[in-house]
Amino acid sequence: MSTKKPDVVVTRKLPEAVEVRMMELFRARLNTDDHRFTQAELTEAVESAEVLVPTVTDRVDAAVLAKAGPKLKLIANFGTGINHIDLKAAAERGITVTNTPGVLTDDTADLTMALILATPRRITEGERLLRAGQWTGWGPTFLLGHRITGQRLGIVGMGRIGQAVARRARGFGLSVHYHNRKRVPEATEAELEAAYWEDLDQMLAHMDIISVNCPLTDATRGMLSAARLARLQRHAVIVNTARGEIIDEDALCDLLEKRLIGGAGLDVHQNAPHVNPRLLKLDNVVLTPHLGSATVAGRIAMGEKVIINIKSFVDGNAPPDRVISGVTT
Ligand code: 8YV
Repeated sequence: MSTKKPDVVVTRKLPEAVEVRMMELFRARLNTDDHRFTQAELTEAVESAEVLVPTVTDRVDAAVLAKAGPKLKLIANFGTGINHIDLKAAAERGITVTNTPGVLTDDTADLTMALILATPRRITEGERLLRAGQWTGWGPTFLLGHRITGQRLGIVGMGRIGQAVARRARGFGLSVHYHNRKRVPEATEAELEAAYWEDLDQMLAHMDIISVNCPLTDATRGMLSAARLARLQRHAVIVNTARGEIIDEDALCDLLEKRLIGGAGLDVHQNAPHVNPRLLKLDNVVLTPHLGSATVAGRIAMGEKVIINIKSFVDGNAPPDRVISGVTT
C-alpha cells in the first residue's frame, strides 16, 4: 500500500470520535445518513477502496469480492463476528481481514446475563402488562417466574464471551457447565468451576439454562437443530447473544408454542432485522435487537481497534487482529 493516506470506505455511521480520528488519519468516506449498503454500493466500494470497514449488516460475499479492485488490500471489520465476510474469497484475492475481539466481551456477557435473568423472571412480560394498563396490583400468585440461584447453566462456546458469562453466572449462584470444540485449560476450568461436556446432546438434556456464545461458522450453523433442541428439559430456557443462524429458529418456535421448553431470550435473529413473527406472538420469549455490544464505550473501543488495525497495516506491520493475512504491503 502506498505511503499516502489510504482510501477507506466505512459502510455505517460510527461514533463521532472514531469518525473524526479516521478523517485525520485516512482519506475516509463516511456513511453520514447511516443507511444500510446495498450489494451494489458494497461492490462500488470495493472497486475503488484500499480498505473497507464493514459491519455485520453488510454481506461481503464472493460476488462482491469478485469485483474488488486491485487496490483493495484490507477488510477491517467493525465487530468480532466475521461470518458476513467470505473469508475464502478474500484469501484468494490476497486481502487481509481483521476484526475487533476482546473489547466487546464484557458488554456482550452483561447482556447475556440480562437475558438469563429477564427470561425466567418474566421481566419484559411484566413490563408489557404494566404499560398496557393491565396491572391490578400485587398478588401472591401473580406473574411467578423461576428462581435463578442453584440452576445449571450450560454455555455453548467457551471463548472470551462464554468465559465472561461463566464468571458472572457464578455470582448469581448458577453452576456452570460448558461445551466447546476444545476443552479449555484445566486452570481456566478450575477458576470458573466449570464442568466440561464433550457431548453437546448430553449437556443439553441436563441444563436449566442454555447460553449460546460460539461464533457462527460452517460447523455451528444450525448446530442447535430440531433434534438437539428436543433434548431440552420442559422448563429449560435458551439464551442466544451470538448469531441467530446457530439455532433452528422454526424448531425453537415449535417448542416454545407447545410449551415444551420454558422460554427463550434472543438478542440475535436468523433473518435480522426481520424478526420471526411466530416469536413476536409468544409471551415466554424476551426479544432484543442485537444489543450485545451496544454501549458507548464498547463501540468507541471497537472503532479504535479498527483504526489500529488499519494503521498498522498501512505502516507495513502485521495488524494485531488478523483473521486472515493476505499479501503484505
Ligand atoms: C457487533 C457482534 O456490534 O461483534 C460482533 O460480532 O455481534 C456485534 O456485537 C457487530 O458485529 C458489528 O459489526
